[in-house]
Amino acid sequence: MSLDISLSKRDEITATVSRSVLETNVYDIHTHLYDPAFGELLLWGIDDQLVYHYLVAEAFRHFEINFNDFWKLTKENQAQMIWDSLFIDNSPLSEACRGVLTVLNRLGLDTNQRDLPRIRKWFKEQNPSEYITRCMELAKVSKICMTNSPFDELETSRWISGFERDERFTSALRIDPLLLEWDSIIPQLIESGYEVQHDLSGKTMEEVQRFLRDWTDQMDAVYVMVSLPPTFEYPANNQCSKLIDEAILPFCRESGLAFALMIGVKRGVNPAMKLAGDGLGKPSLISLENLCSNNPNNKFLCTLLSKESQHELCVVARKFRNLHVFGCWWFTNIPSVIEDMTRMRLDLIGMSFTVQHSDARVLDQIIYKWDHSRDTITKVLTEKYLNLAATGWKPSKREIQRDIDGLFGQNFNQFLAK
Ligand code: FIX
Ligand code: ZN
Repeated sequence: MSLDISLSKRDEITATVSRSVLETNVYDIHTHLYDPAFGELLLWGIDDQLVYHYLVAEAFRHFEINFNDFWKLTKENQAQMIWDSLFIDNSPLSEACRGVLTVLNRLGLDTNQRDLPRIRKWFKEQNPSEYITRCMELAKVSKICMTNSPFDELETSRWISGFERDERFTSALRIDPLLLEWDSIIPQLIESGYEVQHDLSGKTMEEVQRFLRDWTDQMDAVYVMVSLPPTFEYPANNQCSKLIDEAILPFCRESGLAFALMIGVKRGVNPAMKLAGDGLGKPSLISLENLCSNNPNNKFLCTLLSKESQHELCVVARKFRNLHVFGCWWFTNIPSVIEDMTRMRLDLIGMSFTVQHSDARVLDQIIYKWDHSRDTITKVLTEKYLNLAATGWKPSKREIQRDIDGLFGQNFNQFLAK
């Protein structure tokens, strides 16, 4: 392939792609971060980075402490144990460990000192509001989409009392309990004035739509989202499927909002590990095909947790233009898998997807998640544009920039605007 391109053209393409990937601002379309008005719900700093559930899961493999005893410790003590075990007693080679070090390094701290008290001191000196801007600038993230639950009282009280929105933060309406724990959320819906019934009879479906409308308005949500187990079936003779058909999808059609499905999570495989105890499974994508084909006037966003499902997802996306594929979710957000998935997506669905989201739970993580992803995306895109050049088709700088803008948020915006 490379024999057909002059060395100078090769260098030019390589430099253009890497500059463009490194410098283009992204819209981070799925995170667990909050508008600064939510105060302490927006996590940041070294201790929150160290107690991230990705690291907790890795550290428990070394610890002998009983799970409950670990949870009783203060955040600082948990962080210290994780630091000692994953960074000092072993080399921090895993993706999540390297992430912490990338963050520190990009913030200008000397990682080689291995000095946690000093790192803590540095974070204590930061001004939170300037720090948010600094992280977003370092990560080149221009917009962050939050995950907002109308079932989480910590959040709802703030939405209801009202606040001035930070324009950099958009909202996605997260509805897992509505579809997966209907019986347990009924009291909350009734108490909030919605006339719903356990057996979904009467005005229930209209009322669920009213609930979705009220919260979409309250949050100014840009899409509706749910995470689903690998056993998810659609259509099916169950509450979840009925709610999707008679409340969620009609509401999404009426409001023009996309419905995002994050499929494949097995919650609580080891419940004693809390957030770190979730696992994954391989779903059947027949349900996704059915959703897309039975509901052509709905828009669906989808990301899947199992590496093995990614090829099938691309093929489904080739059949349904009302489906937009996004991101490398959670266990797939590691360089080797991002590389495979990005290459496969480019091969099968061209430029019509969103290449990544961070899923950051701690603000600082946007720095490493995007740095690391940009490295891999540069590698794959460079290979692809060089392949293209070898055919005689010379991609211009403007075309490359257009494509990268698309992968980093424009394709998503266009899909939502359709
Ligand atoms: O369901 C989700 O949105 C997941 O991303 C989270 O539940 C998960 O805990 C996570 O943080 C993955 O990155
Ligand atoms: Zn998430």
